[in-house]
This record gives sequence, structure tokens and C-alpha cells, in this order.
Amino acid sequence: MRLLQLENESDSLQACAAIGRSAPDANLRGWSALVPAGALAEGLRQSGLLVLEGSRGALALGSVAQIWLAARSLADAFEREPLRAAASELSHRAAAVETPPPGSAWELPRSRLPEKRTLVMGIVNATPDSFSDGGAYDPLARALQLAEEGADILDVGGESTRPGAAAVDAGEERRRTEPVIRELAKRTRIPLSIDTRNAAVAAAAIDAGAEIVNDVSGLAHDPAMGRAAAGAALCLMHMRGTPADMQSRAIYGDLLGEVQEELAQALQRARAAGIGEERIALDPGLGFAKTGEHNLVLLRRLREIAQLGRPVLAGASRKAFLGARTGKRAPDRLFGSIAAAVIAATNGAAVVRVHDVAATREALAVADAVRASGA
Ligand code: PMM
Repeated sequence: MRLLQLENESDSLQACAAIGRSAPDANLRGWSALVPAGALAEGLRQSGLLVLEGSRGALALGSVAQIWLAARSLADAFEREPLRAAASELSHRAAAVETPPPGSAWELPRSRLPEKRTLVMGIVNATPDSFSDGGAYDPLARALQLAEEGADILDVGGESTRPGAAAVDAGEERRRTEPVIRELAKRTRIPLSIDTRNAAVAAAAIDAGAEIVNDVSGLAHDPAMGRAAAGAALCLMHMRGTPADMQSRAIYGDLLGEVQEELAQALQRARAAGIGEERIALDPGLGFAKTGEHNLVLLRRLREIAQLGRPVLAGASRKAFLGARTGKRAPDRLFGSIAAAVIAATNGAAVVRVHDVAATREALAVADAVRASGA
């Protein structure tokens, strides 16, 4: 069960395929709830929503507010489980789409994240082979500069995860990141994040002062990660395979559905490791096991990811799909990156992960003010 945003013909046809409709309709627009055929679908129809049925499920069409209201009254009206729980889950999903969880809902062990604006996570690559800047700077100096520019979080990484990159030895990754984090913890009060898939690297970074573990594998790579990250906050990102083979796995029948399902599995892994949901942010993983077109669709329909109930983090900065549209090399993709950050924020992202903090903060100051405006 989930909410789908239908903005164009492709969305409409995919929604029809998801319910197994034999005569697909290319003209469905707006929001819809994909639910099992049966009492919930019937209840939504009786609440006034237009419900289409197929061999695999039903699609209830309406605004997010209509879906939310209908689901909430059905949750009260149904006497039997699991119907009651299903209606209640649908109403929670609709509420999270209507008002996506803000960055301040991401609880860190010590720091509190700012309220009422889109947060900026500054990228600090402690790698000699990052795709976007080629490791052309001193990571500590860069981090301090991003702090000065207004980063809300600094994300330090010691392994390049660009498509095709070979894995780095965890000892080397730790040598690159731990001293930077230790020094930053002394010199700034900004929450620090370690970008790693490896438990030993995460544990060393937490010991050095990091509060967040940004695991691009969503706790799927290192079985010891759940334990290592247990005292920290987590960003769980969606990807498939490893950076070395992920692009061959960018095959989806239902992109939004599969990314959400796999993020829900990552949330489940975190829960099983005893990590509270309030500590977790979710990231669809732009560029990770995604084609350029997948990245565009994920940015356009990002609000759907918010229905999982956790703050959404998005990282489009300087990525190849922006270069494909602008013809610019990675270090020259600022304007495209700003456009992507503003679109992400408008579509429900709570945090954007970027290389260019000052410029992004400036653009988001306008985007956030427009969204919050009211005379
Ligand atoms: N992208 C990169 C690395 N780590 N982490 C998260 N959570 N989200 C991302 O999109 C992401 C990430 C890509 O490489 P870069 O650090 O060189 O930009």
C-alpha cells in the first residue's frame, strides 16, 4: 500500500500496471492510493474517491487531503484488524506526504538540527579519486570553509563511491577520515557525519566525534554496521550491489515502488539493530543503481519517499545526470546542482547533500521563504 503521484502519461500508465489493469488509462492525474482490492478499496469508494480496480489491486484517486480524510475515518470505522491497521497506515502515509518530516525531526545523539528550513549537508571528500573534485583540496581546510559557509552537517567520506569505483581497504578509509573528524570535533560545533559502508570506519568516526553514520548501502554491506552505529543517527541510502557493479543493476519495473520497498527493508534492518526511527533519515540514492532518467523521476516524485515517515535526504550535487543536461564537467555543475537542490526541497527533501554550501544556502533561503509565505 502506498501513495503515488500521477503527473504525466508515464506515471499514469505505470500506476495502471501496478494494479494490473487490462485497459490502461494514460490520463490519470493527481494523487492516488494503491491499495489491495477489497474492503479498504470499497471504503475509499464510499468515501467519495474514484476507485479503479485491476487484477492485482485498486487505485483510489483524489487529493492527498481527500485520501488522508477518507483513510482516517475508515481507521475509526473499521472494527476488524487488519483492515483498521491498513486504513491507519494509509492515513499516516498521506499525512507524511502532505507535510513531509523536516530536518529537525532527525534526532542526533547530542546536537539539535535547526528548524523551519531545508538543511544543508556539506560534502567533505577525504579521497584522492572523488568524481566531483578529484581530491584537489585538503579535507580539513575544506570542511572548515563549508562550516564557515553555513553547513548544518559536515559529511566526511574516505571511499569514492562513483560508478565503477573499486572498494578501498577499510584501514586506509579510516586513516583518511578519522583524523579529519577528530580535528573537526575540536574546532566546530557542527554535527559531523561519516560517509561509510564499513562498521570499523564508522566506529572509529563515532569515537572521534561523529554523530551520524551515512551508510550508502542502507545497512546491507557490513553485518557489523548495525551494532557499530547503534549510538549514532543514521542516513540510510538506497542502492543495489556495490559502486563497482551498481549501474548494471539499474533495472526497475516500478521505480518508486521498488526504491520505497528497499528503503523500508533498510529501516527494518535498523529497527532490528535496536536503532530508533527518530534517529533515521532516508535517501533515494540519486546516481546509485539509477540511470539518468531514474534520477530525474526520483527528484520529480521525491515527495512519495516522505510517506515512509522519515526526513528525506537527497544528494544530486554535481552528479553525472546534471552534466548530461548541461554539458558541464563535474566541477562546473553549480547551476544545475542548485536547480536540483531547490527542486528537491520543493518536493519534500528535509536535507540536501551538496558540495557548494554558500550558494545552496542562498538559493534555499528563497525557496524556503516562498514555500512558507502567507500574507
Ligand atoms: N552520494 C555520494 C556519496 N555519498 N551519501 C548519501 N546519503 N547520498 C548521496 O547521494 C551520496 C552519498 C556520491 O559521491 P560524492 O560524495 O563524491 O558527491
